[in-house]
Amino acid sequence: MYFDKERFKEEFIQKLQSMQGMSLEEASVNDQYLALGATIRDYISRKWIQTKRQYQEKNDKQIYYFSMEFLLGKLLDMNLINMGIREECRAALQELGIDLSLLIEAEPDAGLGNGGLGRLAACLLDSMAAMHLPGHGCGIRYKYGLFEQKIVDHHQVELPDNWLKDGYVWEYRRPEKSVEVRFWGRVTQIVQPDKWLFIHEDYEPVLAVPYDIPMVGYHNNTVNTLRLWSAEPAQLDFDLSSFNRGDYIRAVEYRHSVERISKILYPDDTHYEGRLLRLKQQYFFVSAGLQSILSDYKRKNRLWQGLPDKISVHINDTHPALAIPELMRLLMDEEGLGWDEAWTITTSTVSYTNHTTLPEALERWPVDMVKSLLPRIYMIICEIHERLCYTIWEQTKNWDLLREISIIADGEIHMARLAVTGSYSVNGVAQLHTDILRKNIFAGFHSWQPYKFNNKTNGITHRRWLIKSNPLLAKLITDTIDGSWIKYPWDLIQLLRYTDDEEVQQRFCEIKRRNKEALAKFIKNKYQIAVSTDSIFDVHVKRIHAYKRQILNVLHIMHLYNQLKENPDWDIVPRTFIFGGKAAPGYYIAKQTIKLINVLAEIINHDNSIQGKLKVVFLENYSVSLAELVVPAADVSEQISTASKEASGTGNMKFMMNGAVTIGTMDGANIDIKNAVGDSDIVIFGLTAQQVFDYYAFGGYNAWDIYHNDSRIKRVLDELINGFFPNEKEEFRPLYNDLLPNNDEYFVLKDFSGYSEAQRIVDNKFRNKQGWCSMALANIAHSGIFSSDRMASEYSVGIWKIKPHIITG
Ligand code: 26V
Repeated sequence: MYFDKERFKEEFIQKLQSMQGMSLEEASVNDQYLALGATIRDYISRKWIQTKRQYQEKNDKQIYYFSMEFLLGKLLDMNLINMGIREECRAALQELGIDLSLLIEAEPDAGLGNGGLGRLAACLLDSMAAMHLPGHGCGIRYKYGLFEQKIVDHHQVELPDNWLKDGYVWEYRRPEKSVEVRFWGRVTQIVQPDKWLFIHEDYEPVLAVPYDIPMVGYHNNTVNTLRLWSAEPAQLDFDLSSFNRGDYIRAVEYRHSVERISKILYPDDTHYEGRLLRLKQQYFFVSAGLQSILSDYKRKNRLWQGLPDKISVHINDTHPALAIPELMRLLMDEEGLGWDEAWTITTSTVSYTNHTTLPEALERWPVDMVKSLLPRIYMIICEIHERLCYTIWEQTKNWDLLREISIIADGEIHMARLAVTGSYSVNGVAQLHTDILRKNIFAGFHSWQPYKFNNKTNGITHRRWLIKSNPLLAKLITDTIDGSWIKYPWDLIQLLRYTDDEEVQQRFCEIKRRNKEALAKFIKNKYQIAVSTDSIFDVHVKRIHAYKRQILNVLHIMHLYNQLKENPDWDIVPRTFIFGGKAAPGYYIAKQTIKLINVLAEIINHDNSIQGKLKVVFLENYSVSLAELVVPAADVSEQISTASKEASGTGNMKFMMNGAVTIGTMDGANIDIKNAVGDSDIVIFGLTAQQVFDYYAFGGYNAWDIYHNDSRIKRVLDELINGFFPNEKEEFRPLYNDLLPNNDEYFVLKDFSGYSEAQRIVDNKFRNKQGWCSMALANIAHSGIFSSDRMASEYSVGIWKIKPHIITG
């Protein structure tokens, strides 16, 4: 973009005046950030208007990615990079005595997601805009994002994330595009000679107001849209002329019940609970999103049959699966189509990605809840269910299959089954995960409609996770293989020629050291813990969950500590174990794990007898922004979930792209990463998914056997409850109980030996500086295929059938 420095400075000062009512001298960093955001927003909006106009004129197919979560992080720096004006802006601001990096810092993270699923949605939007793809997001504008985590007395404490308190510069409220969403009430059926009418009465109306956020493409003219819906009362709260006490109370209650819908992001991503409010959230944004898409379509097109050629609705997990019955409702009840026509259109429009096979995360809604909250939707789901059962029975006469695919069973609606039935494509997010979908959780559907199932391995945007967060490494890569990798990330493979190049290695080591220094400084300032940049930075950051097995890492650290206590001269490479991640507020075991890490950290970090060979740090409030500091500084990436449990993982990709070596199990995308880098540039250990399944089939294994036969394991387990943690004598018994009396559901003890051996290999490999660098560089070289650009184009070609649309300037 052409950048006029003088004009920019004027515009910036003007914004400070008009928006904040401030002169440059008076303005705080936050005021300056808001003014800069508003200035850049104006530049972006020119391209945005152009993009929308050209999409409109060409009437090309558009895709809408429906997701309950978009974990965007900060946008200012990314927008400057994408617009190609960051350095120009930095220089201009410098002339005004302003440090751009402080303004970048001042932006609140948009933390509208729990973890991988929400961040994936954000990476995808970035890639679609970069690749000229007409793809947009649709979600909820939560007033409070994922809670802020504080560690108090070693415990996790949750604080509300009031991210909108100073206003959000990137959003545009569009009240004129509001739509009404209806809850509760009764549906009556009127039979007419040629059709049935369904009348919804006595419903509670909710106004859905859209807020649009521009999604800026990298060095192109594309600006797509993320539309987030906010819930507001649909009518005047009460009639001033005639209200009485009862009306007044009801009116205020109504307002509160409506505003609750978009107030808060559910902070648990693994334990599904049949909460009414969550069901309301789901229907709210799905209905609003579809209504606005259809009204747009109607303005440009005449025939509903053409909808699948113009629109793709993609559902990110089952959370937006009500899109299927809602699209049916809109086509039939609002537009007058018959069932068969509407079904053909719906099942050619909706596609679905599954992100988990954990049974406790699979959504099932109680029939009674759906029936009363969404009476018409319930009728449609029943009809879908009955027709599905009828068809399967007619075709197969197979009761077992019928039971397996039944959408309604035992008083519950199985959302994954609804999603598969109503979608033309179902995909998993890594090779192994897709295999598991085919062979296990959707085996019945797969035997019946195998063509629906496909794999789309996840990806991450290399623009945020390399160019933005690790500029030094990005420069080294460009200096070495030239800059084509930025547009074509698979070109990173050219780095393979330089993995043993001494100069490249040296520069890489120096960059890694500087990134480690930045993190070490942060740790020192925040926690007063001194960590050495000569130590291995061994990083385990992600949501805290039993299946992700932070506890395996902790037990191993305890084991190393025990050995060092016995032999302080033991020659190991010093290590800094870095943890970060949030536990769902109601997830007791995960919270105990956080406490254990913090208590252990305190003991180890204060024990001078081990000569600083081990350090343990728990970084509080892990977020997108913190990840951008941590990932570039990592030497080792911990990806140690129980095989078969992690659908993909995307942290693993961010780390490899930044030259960390993975220690991991044969799970999720670790397998795809291993296939890419080869066996010698990754450290793999532990049970395979098949072995895990085999154990489960025979009731698990006997954890006590391992306890009795492996003295290392016995010792660390005993330490959980024998006063080793003097102030927490009984505190960690629940963790102990899960591992022993409850027989170790996640195979922590079973994999301990393999893990310990793998860590020994890491230690050994790290001693050979050149060998290590060469591994790190090979990881970077092979990371290109894990760019979300590859992912976006695979979805476009394989599922959505959309083509790039170049926006002209
Ligand atoms: C589930 C639930 C259950 C009920 C309450 C709220 C809630 C919110 C989110 C979820 C989604 C769980 C699925 C999920 O996050 N899967 C992750 O998706 C990543 C992107 O594909 C993948 O890399 C991770 O392996 C996978 O765990």
